Amino acid sequence: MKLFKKICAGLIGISLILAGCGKQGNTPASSAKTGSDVSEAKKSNIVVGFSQVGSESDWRRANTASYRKVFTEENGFYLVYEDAQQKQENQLKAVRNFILQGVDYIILDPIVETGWEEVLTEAKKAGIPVILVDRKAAVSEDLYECWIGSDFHKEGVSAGEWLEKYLESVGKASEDVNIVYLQGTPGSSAQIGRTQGFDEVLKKHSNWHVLARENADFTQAKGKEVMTEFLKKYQDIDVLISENDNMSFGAVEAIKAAGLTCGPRGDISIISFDGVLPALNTLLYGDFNAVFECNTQLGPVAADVIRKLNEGQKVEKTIYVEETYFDNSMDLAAIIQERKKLYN
Ligand code: GYE
Repeated sequence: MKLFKKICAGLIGISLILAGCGKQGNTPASSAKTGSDVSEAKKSNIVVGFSQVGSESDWRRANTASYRKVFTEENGFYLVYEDAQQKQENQLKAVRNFILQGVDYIILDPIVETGWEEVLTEAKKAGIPVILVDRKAAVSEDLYECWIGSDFHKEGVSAGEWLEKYLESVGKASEDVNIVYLQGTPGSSAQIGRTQGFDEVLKKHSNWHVLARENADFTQAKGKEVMTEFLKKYQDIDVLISENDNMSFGAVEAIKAAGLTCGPRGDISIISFDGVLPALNTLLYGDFNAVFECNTQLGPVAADVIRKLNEGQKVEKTIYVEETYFDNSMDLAAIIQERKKLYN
């Protein structure tokens, strides 16, 4: 399959800049508190310990901001925030600290699905309710109150179906299609769901060939590194599937450094996940073909759940948040204006 090869140099320059500065605010690694800080805070607030995965991506930073915005003293909360810097051992430590400090609730975004049974049993024994967010933990249901997040599997299926329709629309449905695939952190729900979802569509198409599939840990630097290797090995890549926007930004850098182009008018089509603001700009300027949204705004949903639990109300065990997708057939400028409000 050969896609249109025209480039608009000006637009590419702008989108590179946008891709490169995909930052939506920095967050301190931790807001460690002592047990006495916590018992003082408990007199007038609901104390919430939040173990976040890290700050590896724009999605993550926007996600953290959504918690910080709502878990304020003004709203009756006291937040103890811990950034695990993408290490499960740090999350285990953080949760054990929350238990020692005697927080009222624990919010945990588990980096991978396995390895949580023991620490969550400890939280249960201490009588501290746990809310799982974003990624899932493979534990029995009595170890947490509820899980809030995205349907990653559906995101993967939708991405595959989008590619199906796109190939039909450009008259390439029955041609050979060479795909390379950047994966997120192995064993994380986002990786598992998106990979499995996409693969369901992939196996219906014997002319879709996955040349390579590798982990790039959801980061821009790794995305660039792994894509650079793919480009050295394979001369005829038609499509890149990349499990988050930051890896896609890195891949765009690699593609351009190799003298190639991407997006609907380029050599390589790019399908990305997350839909953070810089990704929508990259889509608008023509370097991505489609982006499957993953809702970052979990903070307010978690706050609502905790308020309900605190009043003795029941909550749903599984709470999916809404999400959509974006491509060039849409009024992206208007969508970007709307989305900007989310991040202010
Ligand atoms: O896609 C990625 C982040 O778990 C949904 O983690 C999240 C993923 C998101 O680092 O950008």
